[in-house]
Amino acid sequence: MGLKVYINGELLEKENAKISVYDHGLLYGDGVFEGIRAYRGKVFRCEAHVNRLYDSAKAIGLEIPLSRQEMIDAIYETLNANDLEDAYIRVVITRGTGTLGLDPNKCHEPQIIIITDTIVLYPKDFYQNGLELVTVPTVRNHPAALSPRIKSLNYLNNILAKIEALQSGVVEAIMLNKDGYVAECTGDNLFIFSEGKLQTPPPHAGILEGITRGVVMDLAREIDIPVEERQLTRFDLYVADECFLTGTAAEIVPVVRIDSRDIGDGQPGKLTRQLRSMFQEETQNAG
Ligand code: PXG
Repeated sequence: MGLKVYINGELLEKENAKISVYDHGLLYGDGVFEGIRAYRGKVFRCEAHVNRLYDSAKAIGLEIPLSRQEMIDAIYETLNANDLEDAYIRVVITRGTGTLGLDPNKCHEPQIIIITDTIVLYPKDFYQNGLELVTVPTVRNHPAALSPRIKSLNYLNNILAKIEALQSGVVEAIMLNKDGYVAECTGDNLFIFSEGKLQTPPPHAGILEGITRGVVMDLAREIDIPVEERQLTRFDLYVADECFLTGTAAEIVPVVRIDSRDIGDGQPGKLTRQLRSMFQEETQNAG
């Protein structure tokens, strides 16, 4: 039996899980999504992800035809149908099938898609030795044009930055905002540890308010590390003692080099390692 995909209440074989080429999710990137993890059969921070999904949908004027509880039930139903314990979950809501014009009012039925699959973990080397990053020319979307707080199906802004990073020979990019301050990476939030404080850009710097970011901020406070949301410049990154990324897929990844400069001593930091082990414990124990 193959993998089953949820579409609008039905569980279909992966090969038969199809969406119309007239769907505005495809034609215009008109829709929203979430990337979620399950650990030991429990969906990690399920409510937070579902709430963010509904906020994203609301921000683009898309009404999801399920209650939040029905959405949570559908996620578990899909997970259980595939007998997955540790999984990657992708929830996609598209505007639905419409005409070849932009008008979203001509799309009548939002499509609800839930894919649960095995997770492909990042190489161990990322975690053991840390990542090298570069800042890239593509600026993060202007919040007044398309707010980065909306997890929309239009990820071209991030993809362009990713291409620039890959062309520079590294796997992730640091994106700056319209004012030149640090925003985030293409699919992860960024933290530094500097002057005894954990620091990360605020939501109004034009970032996606990551769920992992929130968990990490809570964990740091638990061990009495002050946490500050503040505007960061590239200089702040260069002179930081430690740097790391957070995201659902990546969890916590140390960053050891930025724009050809070593961060701290060029090795994964001590606090980074401590937070990573606390985070792993959290994923094994909490929902
Ligand atoms: N910034 C952006 C732009 C993101 O897309 C994050 C930060 C981190 O947020 P969370 O809530 O995950 O801590 C994201 C999340 C993937 C993938 O397959 C990407 C994300 C999440 C899950 C999977 O690349 N991005």
